[in-house]
Amino acid sequence: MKVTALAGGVGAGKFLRGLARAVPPQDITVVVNTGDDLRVHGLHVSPDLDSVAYWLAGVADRDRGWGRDGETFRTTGELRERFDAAGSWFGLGDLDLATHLFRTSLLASGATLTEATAAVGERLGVRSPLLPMSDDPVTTRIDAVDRDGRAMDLHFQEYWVLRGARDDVKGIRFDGAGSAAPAPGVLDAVARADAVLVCPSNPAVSIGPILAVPGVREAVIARRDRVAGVSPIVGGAPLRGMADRLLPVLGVEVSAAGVARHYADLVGTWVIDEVDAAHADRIRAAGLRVAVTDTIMADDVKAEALARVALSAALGG
Ligand code: FO1
Repeated sequence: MKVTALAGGVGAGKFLRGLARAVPPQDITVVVNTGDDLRVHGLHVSPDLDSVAYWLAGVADRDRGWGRDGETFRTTGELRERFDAAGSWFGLGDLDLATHLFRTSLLASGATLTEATAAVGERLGVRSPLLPMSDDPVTTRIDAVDRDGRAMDLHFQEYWVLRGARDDVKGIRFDGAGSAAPAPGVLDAVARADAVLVCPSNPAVSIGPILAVPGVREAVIARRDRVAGVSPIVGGAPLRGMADRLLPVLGVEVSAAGVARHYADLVGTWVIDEVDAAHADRIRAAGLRVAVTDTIMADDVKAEALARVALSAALGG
């Protein structure tokens, strides 16, 4: 059984830990968003690739959602306090820095992001192949307006972390997407999977960039009857993050049904939480099958149960 998952950061990490209990990890290929990537202190940081790797390796900080369990932030603290270093607003932990130093040195010696990601995953003991959506630079940028009406063109991390998502979002762009190629193996992983799963990630800035890489959306559409997605919106709100701030910018209603319509051309079955059961008919009317279950992943056992429901839905069970 081959499964391919499209993943962003935190929600995807939890879900994938459950999936890896339902399916042999080596049979799961994860295509991960790289639109969040940024350069900090001269290091290439890939937040979603690292979140997925840490969650699958069992070394993620479950409460924070990103970064390493048992993490300290002494280096970033020194960079901020003593050196007032640019970029020290982005909280790179001491263990996390090892990942960025290792990846950046591999890239500097000519490795692709795919190769560097494989090396990081292997050293963390992750048995599921992790694929960046592209080896080419694709950067999620936010067109925002501050409270004085000043227009800003922000990197996603500047919008979300530096400025705490306080600005009014006018547009979301994926710079470089038009000329990016899917990373090696991405299209094949979608085409050959028995099931394709869209993780409960932010549709705007986690799944959106993946689908914006030329060829990927079409590859998923071609597998629609084997594609299931888990709604990242429960009871009208995201469990984490800022999807509720970004979906309206895309004209998407912040609800399980709204996101279902947004994905209607590429997802065959939409998995929604029990609190949204009343939306099922609207989602069916949009042409998707619906599975209703408990989608709150409080622990790995709950995540496994959710993954099994999504898998069964994708396989037409
Ligand atoms: N999110 C924050 O809210 N504050 C941070 O300081 C922060 C640092 C950080 C460092 C490495 C990393 O892999 C992720 C980090 N995140 C941080 C999360 C990051 O913004 C993710 O891109 C989002 O969570 C979306 O996936």
